[in-house]
This record gives sequence, C-alpha cells and structure tokens, in this order.
Amino acid sequence: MGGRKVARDEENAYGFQEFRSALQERRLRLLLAGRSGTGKSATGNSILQRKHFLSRLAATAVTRACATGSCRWASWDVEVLDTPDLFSPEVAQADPGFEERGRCYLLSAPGPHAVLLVTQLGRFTAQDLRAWRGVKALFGAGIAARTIVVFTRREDLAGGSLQQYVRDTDNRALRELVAECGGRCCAFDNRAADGEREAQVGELMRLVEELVRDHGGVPYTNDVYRLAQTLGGLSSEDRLRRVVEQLAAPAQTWPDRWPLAGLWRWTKAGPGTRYKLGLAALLSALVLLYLLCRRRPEEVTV
Ligand SMILES: Nc1nc2c(ncn2[C@@H]2O[C@H](COP(=O)(O)OP(=O)(O)OP(=O)(O)O)[C@@H](O)[C@H]2O)c(=O)[nH]1
Ligand SMILES: [Mg+2]
Repeated sequence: MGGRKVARDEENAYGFQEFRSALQERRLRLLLAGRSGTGKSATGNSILQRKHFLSRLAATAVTRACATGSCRWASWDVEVLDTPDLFSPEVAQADPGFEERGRCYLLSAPGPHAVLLVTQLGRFTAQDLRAWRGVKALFGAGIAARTIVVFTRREDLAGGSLQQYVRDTDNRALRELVAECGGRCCAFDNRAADGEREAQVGELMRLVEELVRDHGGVPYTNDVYRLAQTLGGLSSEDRLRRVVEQLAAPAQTWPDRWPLAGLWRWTKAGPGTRYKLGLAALLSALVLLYLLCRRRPEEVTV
C-alpha cells in the first residue's frame, strides 16, 4: 500500500485551507459502515466529540436504526451517519422490505463524501469481509474509491505504526481491502482521553479532505442517490417508498433476464406451490413411463 494515504501529521495545512475556501458546499457527509460490534457508534461519538450514539458491548446488535449527528470541524459542517447492520447477508431477513436501507440512502443524500469502514484492529474476520461486500452491493463497487478503513482499538498497537501493521499482517483479505481502498486507513482508540481523541479525529479528517479534494468536492453518487435528489417535493413517506422501490427493483428483475428464470421462480415459490408443482412433475413422469412401456410389445411384434 506504500503508506501514501495513511493519515500524516505533517500534511500541509495551508493547502487544505485554500481547498476549503474554494468549495461552495461546506458540508461533509461521513457514513459509518461495517459489521456489528466493531465500534461504529463509538467512532461516530469520537468524531462528534460527545456521546451522541448509543455505544456499548452487547451480544446482539446495539444500533437498530440509522441516525445522524453533526459537528463543526475546521470550517466544515460535518454530518455523521451511524448505521445498524445493513451490510451482512442477514440484512435480507432483518430488512426484508429495504426500508432501513432506503432510510440510509435518504439520510446520506445527495451522497456521502466518505464511507468509514470500521473494523477492529487484529480482528478482521470473514464477517468483516462479508460486510465489506455488502457495502459494495448496496452502494456499488465504486464506493471503494470513497472508503477509508478505520481500525478501532488503536491502543492495541501499543504505540506501533499502523502502516507497518497493515503491511506486515498475514491476513491477506485485510491487505487486499486496504489496497482496494487506495491505502486509506487510520486508527482510533475510542476510549482515549479527549486530547488524544481530537488528534485522531484530525488524522481522519485530513484523509477525508484529501479524498474530497481528489474528487473535486463532489460527493459519491449513483442511480439511487440521483433518484433521491429528484424527490424534494414529496412527503417523507413517498420519498422513502420511491427509494425502496428502486432498491428492491434489481433483486426482483434480474432473474427474469436469466435463462433459468423459471427455476429461480421455483426456488422462490412457497412450500405449497412447490409441493403441487413437484406432484404434477412426478405424475407426468409416471404417465410418460407408462406410455413408453406400453409401446414396447408392439415394437417387438412388428
Ligand atoms: N477498547 C476499546 N473499545 C472500543 C473501541 N471502540 C469501541 N469500543 C467498544 O466496543 C464496543 C462496541 O462498540 P459500538 O460502538 O457499540 O459498536 P457498533 O459497531 O456501533 O455496534 P452495533 O451498533 O451493534 O453494530 C463498546 O463496548 C465500545 O466501548 C476502542 O477503540 N477501544
Ligand atoms: Mg452501533
């Protein structure tokens, strides 16, 4: 990864100052993502520098719905969006109607400037990888170009270098993730004293500013965000309904374009329908077999 994008204290603040003044929109939208329990809400609180999101150790998910908080940093208005588990394969059961994912879109519209993929230092597991795939499935593969990997439990580095940790780890999936995100990563000890946490936020915000500058100040967008921008005149229920329709659409339509669409619908059919169809297929096979067996003696006599 070369470490080019790892947060650097020596970054020239004057360059950023010029960049900030040149931008029209003084708002930064940061979207927290990752598997449950990695410290997303705690990281959000560190950025906001107050206890805004509920964050605690629990066997089950703590954050159940998307929520936002805002603060000032340098001359930016920073909006932080905390998310529940919208990214693991279990989301299909937890959010079958796409409502929470729809809310996530509407709360981050017209698009996030950066996604903070939160994972625990030394604990990047298959679940984290699935969550990362879920982030790309929800927002599109292009989101990697806007993602910063945020490691919590920075204290476990015990003063060591994050850059070296990521370079030397034998966790290939983690190395690949950081490379996919352009080497952008930083670490947080969300239990550190105030001054230390402020410095950590400063490191993160330098990365965010670099990212925003690289994209000319334009937030991430896709078809769903573009749709969300056209819905300004509608009530919040109608906005959500339209976004949910758009999110649900690909899942419903892609199998129709598949050559084995019938088979797909078969697997989606309810147990009653499957039983009737199975019985019909069995009866047809028996009738066919019977007809074939009846013809055989005639063939012999000819
Ligand atoms: N030691 C240490 N603990 C942390 C750190 N960050 C978060 N935690 C702890 O990790 C636990 C889970 O943190 P949360 O912020 O609730 O995690 P989450 O990802 O929001 O969890 P869900 O809302 O369930 O998805 C809490 O007990 C936090 O105090 C850190 O940097 N160091
Ligand atoms: Mg949480």
